[in-house]
Amino acid sequence: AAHRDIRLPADLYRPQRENSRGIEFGERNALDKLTSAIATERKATPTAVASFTAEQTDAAVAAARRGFRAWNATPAQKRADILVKAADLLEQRRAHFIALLQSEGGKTLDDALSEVREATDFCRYYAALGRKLFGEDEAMPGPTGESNVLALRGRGAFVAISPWNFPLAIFLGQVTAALMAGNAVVAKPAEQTPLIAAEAIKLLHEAGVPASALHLVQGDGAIGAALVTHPQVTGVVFTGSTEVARSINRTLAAKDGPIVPLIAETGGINAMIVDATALPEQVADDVVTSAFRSAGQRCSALRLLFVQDDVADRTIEMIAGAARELKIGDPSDPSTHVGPVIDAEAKQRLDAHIAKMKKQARVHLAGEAPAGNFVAPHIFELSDAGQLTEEVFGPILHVVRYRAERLGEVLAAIEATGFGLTLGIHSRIDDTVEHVIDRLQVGNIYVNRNMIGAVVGVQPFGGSGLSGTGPKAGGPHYLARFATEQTVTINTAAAGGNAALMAGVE
Ligand code: UN1
Repeated sequence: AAHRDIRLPADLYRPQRENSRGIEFGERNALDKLTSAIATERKATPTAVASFTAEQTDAAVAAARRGFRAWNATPAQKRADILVKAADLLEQRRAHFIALLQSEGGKTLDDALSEVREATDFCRYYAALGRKLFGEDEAMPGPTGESNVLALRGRGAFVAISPWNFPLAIFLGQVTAALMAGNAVVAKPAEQTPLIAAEAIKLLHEAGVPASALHLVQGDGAIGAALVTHPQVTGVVFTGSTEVARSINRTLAAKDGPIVPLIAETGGINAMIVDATALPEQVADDVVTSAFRSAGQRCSALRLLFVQDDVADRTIEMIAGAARELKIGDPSDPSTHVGPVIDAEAKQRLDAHIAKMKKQARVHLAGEAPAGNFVAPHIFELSDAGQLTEEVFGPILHVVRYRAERLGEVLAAIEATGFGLTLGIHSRIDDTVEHVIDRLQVGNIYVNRNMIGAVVGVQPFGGSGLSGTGPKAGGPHYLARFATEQTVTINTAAAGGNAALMAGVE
């Protein structure tokens, strides 16, 4: 098929993360220097943040509503300049943010470094895209004697509710998109990661976002619910569980006042299909990365691996072997591969799932984790994919064997999950790959590689069905959803027509 190239010009945007594989071999030297800077920053970690009251939450929305007009009237090029400045500041302070991502988010060096890059990419990409979309109004072709112009503008006060698993990148991605579109923002980060959010907001203010246009509200789900209920809110962007997205939708639907759009990016029961033509070493490497990197705490992570039966024993053995080599422990140790899960509650949930699976499934890998909120990588073989009924947000992989002539059943099982976020396929048969791509409604499909770490502006990220509303974060259609559209039609021909008003448009 022909492909339309919608890349932004390289002088406007080029991702810092040219690939998704974390630290490059050649970067190791530079990282030694970075590691000592991170250690210094770790000692300076700021102290805890208090939760907001209902009054403070209300006041934040009201203030955003008041701040909206001036920010929306700020030229788009200026707004974009501020986001670029924010990206520069992020780069300058990456040791500080990496230290916070490790101490508060439990991130390994690899993950923390990738995340700072991703956050920087979001700032630069939305700035570049915003210059195009919001910088100039669009002249629409029309009959002579009238002029038609389409403009994108901010919606008002936008609420951004973000998850703990990407406390910097997703947090800043949502906020900068909403700001670039001309909205004032009330940001509600996950209660597990308040410090990173506070530091990120401080950075945006320093970069030049006026205090009146950007407000931080800290607290748990009840605070998030209060925000969404507020009558002055005109848009909501949310990343988190499908269940919470549904409840936001219900709240918005029941509310009087303006109709409020929800942009939601939720979970997945993400699958990978490995057939007999796949390269085993590559499969092992990609499966371990996809299922266990970030302790499996990515919505993109691999949960359900379908392996063709002819190669299943050998493939599973290689994956388990590679997973056994992973070092679990202190995320601030640069040699650690798998850090802790986010908190004791998460560990409890995962331990309960592991206990259940040990009764129902064949165990291929069940490692020991150190004391604390650690969960060792596990591999369970199911006799039926339907045994996995929910997204399990941790380093637990479920494997199912299939016979080549039954690929149709595999695709049906993937479809039956109702999710549609990421999918991996390892095969050297083009027809198989094409068939899978055509057949499944999945947001991000990865062929013969791992299935995490979507690069901003290159691999727009997000799914459909139970996985969210779209449009994709880091993609060309994202910003428009944060905006309202205004069409202005002016009679330029008749006496009394406003030809002068339209100078420069026709
Ligand atoms: C999430 O985990 O909530 O591609 C989404 C990736 C990331 C996933 C972010 N962009 O791995």
